Amino acid sequence: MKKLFLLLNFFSIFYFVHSQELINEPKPFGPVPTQKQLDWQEMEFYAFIHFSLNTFTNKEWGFGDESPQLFSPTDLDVRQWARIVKDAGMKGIILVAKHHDGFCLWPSAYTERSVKNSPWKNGKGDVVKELAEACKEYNLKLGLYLSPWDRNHPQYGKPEYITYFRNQLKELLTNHGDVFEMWFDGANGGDGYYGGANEIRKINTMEYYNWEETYKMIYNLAPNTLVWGIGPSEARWIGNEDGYANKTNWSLLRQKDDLAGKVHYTEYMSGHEDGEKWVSGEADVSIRPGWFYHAAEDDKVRSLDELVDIYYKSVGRNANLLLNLPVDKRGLVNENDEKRLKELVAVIKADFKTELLRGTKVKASNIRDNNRLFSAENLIDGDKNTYWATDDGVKNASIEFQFEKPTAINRILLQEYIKLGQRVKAFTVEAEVDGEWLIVANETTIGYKRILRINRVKATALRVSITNAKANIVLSEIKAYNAPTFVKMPIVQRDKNGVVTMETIGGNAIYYTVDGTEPTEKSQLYQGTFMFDKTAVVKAIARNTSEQINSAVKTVKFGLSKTNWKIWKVSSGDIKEAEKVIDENPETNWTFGDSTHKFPQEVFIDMGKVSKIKGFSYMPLQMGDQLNLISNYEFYTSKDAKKWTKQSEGEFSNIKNNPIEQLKIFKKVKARYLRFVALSAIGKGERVSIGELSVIEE
Ligand code: FUL
Ligand code: CA
Repeated sequence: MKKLFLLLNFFSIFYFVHSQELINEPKPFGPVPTQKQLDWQEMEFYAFIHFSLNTFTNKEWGFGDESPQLFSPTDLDVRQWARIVKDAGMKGIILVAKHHDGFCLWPSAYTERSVKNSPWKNGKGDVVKELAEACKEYNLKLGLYLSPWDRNHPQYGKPEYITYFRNQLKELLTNHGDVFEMWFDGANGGDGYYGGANEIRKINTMEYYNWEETYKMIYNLAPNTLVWGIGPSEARWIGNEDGYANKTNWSLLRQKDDLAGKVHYTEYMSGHEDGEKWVSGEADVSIRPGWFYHAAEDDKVRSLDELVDIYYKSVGRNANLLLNLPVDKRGLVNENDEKRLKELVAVIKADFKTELLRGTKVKASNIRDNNRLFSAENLIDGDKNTYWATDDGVKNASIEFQFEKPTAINRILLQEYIKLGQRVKAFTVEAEVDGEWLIVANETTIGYKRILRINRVKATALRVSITNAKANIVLSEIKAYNAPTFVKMPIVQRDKNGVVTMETIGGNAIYYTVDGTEPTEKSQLYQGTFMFDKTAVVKAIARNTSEQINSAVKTVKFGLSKTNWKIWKVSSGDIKEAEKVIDENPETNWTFGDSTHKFPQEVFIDMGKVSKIKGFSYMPLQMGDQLNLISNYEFYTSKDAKKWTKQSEGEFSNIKNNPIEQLKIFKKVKARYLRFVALSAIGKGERVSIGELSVIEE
């Protein structure tokens, strides 16, 4: 009996090998993804949740000395998070289980610094466990973020902390079912509480954590977990916290070079064409400026325009999108964020509503072995497992789709069959319009998914030409859509003298209000710049008049006009140049300090009259390689320029990775003079820049 079985087995293997040969499938080329990486890539879009002590202390990075007693959500409801994420069509949630301040959202057996010492549920709660259950209920995957840096732990920097860190990993990976992704953030080392030591501790990440060992431990415990970030990871950061990949985006990385510290992080935006390992990009971004909830950002939720752009520049550029929803003090995803997310999802749905290539007549310039198993029809069968392939060595080929009648198109989606590797280096798309072929796109990589936004054309045929590839071509899908026209919001600006300018693209009209009401096409029509130096909320829309489609509403809050503001004194540098920090234009900046003019460096402003203020904002430089970011500051006010009161001091947390406008709120005060002190710069910098300084009025 056993013999017969073996014999059968032998035959089936023989048959299998033989049939493979007959079919002559293309061989894999270069690094290929594991099944785990493939499954992960297909998730495409999932949520991040930042919610911790920082939510209650209004910080982005806790120092590590905050009391766990401050964690006191009033209506914490993880099912609300899961519902919102599910409704948005996202596939999972990555929860920050422990951020840099060391507070744990689960009752870890290895520390007192956790929910068990908080008033929430009288210390009996466990956010990680609750979320794991909610994810199951809503059929979402659960991922976890455990910060390697711990600004609270007394032993951080010593070997004992590594044992602690690994013990916590064990707790997280064994008690909550499958964890689809483990997130190890790169921010590590610096000042902190460290059990009361209050000092600066620096570590060498690679040596200190022995990631090889740590990863082995993870895979033993949780083979289905994909590890992101630091170490020999299976997915990489996209190199910015704005949620976008470069157009050219390889799912490959020279990870050996990376681990040796030879790769600049900006390279993550494109990956490496010659990378030796499959390490796809994941684009992380928050729906608000900050990662944690701050009431001051309730009206700063990213615009629909921006989010749509982010989607196309991440998922549409071969990267997964990890969108952060900061949970507020109640313990809920804030309604403003939920509303915006819904708007985004509605646009995505509408854009990809009707696929247009299915049913077209399709013809390829080359088909592998002339075998219909590899035919061009596989590109439009809606099945990601069937593909069109060319003969070995054919790295240049085209496919043509013939429409029955002229068809309007403005989106093209392409997918490589990445199981066999990422190959395409360059391609073009042409459309036949009124009997003439027009080039509508000239692009580089494809990868798992590439989506092109092109100007709408009415095509009788479409031609995709792969013009360069690493090996023969293997594509699984090509799709086309005609997305509704998306009208972008107008740009609204006011200069220092109170002159308001609005801009939109060709042919669109702009309508606006200045009384806070929602603008419509019946509101005031913008007809050119005008003076408006009052405090006001200006709301404006752009309107495509021929299609009668409006943009989202652009809301701009004009605070105290800076017309009468003056720079009164600077600690170094040219005082005239310093006017650029109050010219209402964040793109112009003042840079100061150098090796002879050391920190602290300061700037004094005279607002011209006494006003009631409750905070200030520092807008760092946004563009360029040298942002000269300030890391620690002090802020003083005065009524007479003699007696100064310190209103705020501290750090601009996470400003290096996320150089957004920094808002600092303090108790209401009357002031005429402002004094902003830069105490230190990011890195070892001696120079700092200010794009703009503003005050937040009462
Ligand atoms: C960063 C962290 O330092 C931020 O606080 C945040 O968690 C973000 C996702 O990663 O580098
Ligand atoms: Ca297919």
